[in-house]
Amino acid sequence: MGILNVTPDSFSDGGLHEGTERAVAHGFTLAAQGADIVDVGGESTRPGAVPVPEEEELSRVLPVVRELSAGSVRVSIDTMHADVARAALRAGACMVNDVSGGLADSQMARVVAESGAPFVVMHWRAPSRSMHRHAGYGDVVAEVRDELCRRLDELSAQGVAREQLVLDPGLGFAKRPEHDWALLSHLDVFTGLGLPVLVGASRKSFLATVCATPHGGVPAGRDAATTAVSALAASAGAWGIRVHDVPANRDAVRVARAWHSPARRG
Ligand code: PMM
Repeated sequence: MGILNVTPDSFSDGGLHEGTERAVAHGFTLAAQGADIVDVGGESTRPGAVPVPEEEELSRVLPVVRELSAGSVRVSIDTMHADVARAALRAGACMVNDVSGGLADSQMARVVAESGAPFVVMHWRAPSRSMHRHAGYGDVVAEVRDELCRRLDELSAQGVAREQLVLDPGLGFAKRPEHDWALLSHLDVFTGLGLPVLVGASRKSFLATVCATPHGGVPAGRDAATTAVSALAASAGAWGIRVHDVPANRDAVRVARAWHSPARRG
């Protein structure tokens, strides 16, 4: 899954793809580089980010979703807002990626249930501006698993089919670096729930803890570490990885695949 943030303030690619034309061109590039899905977002979720009015989010993402979908790119819409998800699905998006897993907008479950589209349910505790205050865990793996399972039950009760669901441990969202590493090293707990698992580690600040300094101090300096996480996540059975740098991470996933199934080598 290639990341396409049409925002001025995302932590890594903020401001890079502003404006429909530039964003669409980058979306086609991500697809040509091998992204199976392009994830279009119009509201930054970086720590401390300020919410964007819905009309602004819509005006950023809708033309991009429309043009990429018309060009046969599989688009997911990265939003916490039900109205944005609905409009994006009508404009051709085929998947909804909600970092709040439906918690931020009570109408999201209904929109997703009615559409039948795949729905990424990420582990989330609070809006970005306050999430650091919620990064307290006894056993982070068990708590994230249990909170995600509760979310799945609630979504099922609201009519979302199990076949629509994709799980995401939500790296960096109300997590400190030690939490992110614990979740990655216990990915089997999440794949064991029997649903596809998406991992979003790309360029996130927890990777700086393993990067040679000063390298890891900036997001793009974490690309090599991201690639290593992608290979290990794929090897551990992740269904998808959400990344900025598609070519290197596509190769990392292919390495994991070849490692596990000799028929795919060469
Ligand atoms: N991370 C970000 C945004 N959306 N969606 C999912 N499913 N998982 C993530 O980890 C995730 C996400 C923040 O990163 P960005 O600013 O690079 O988009």
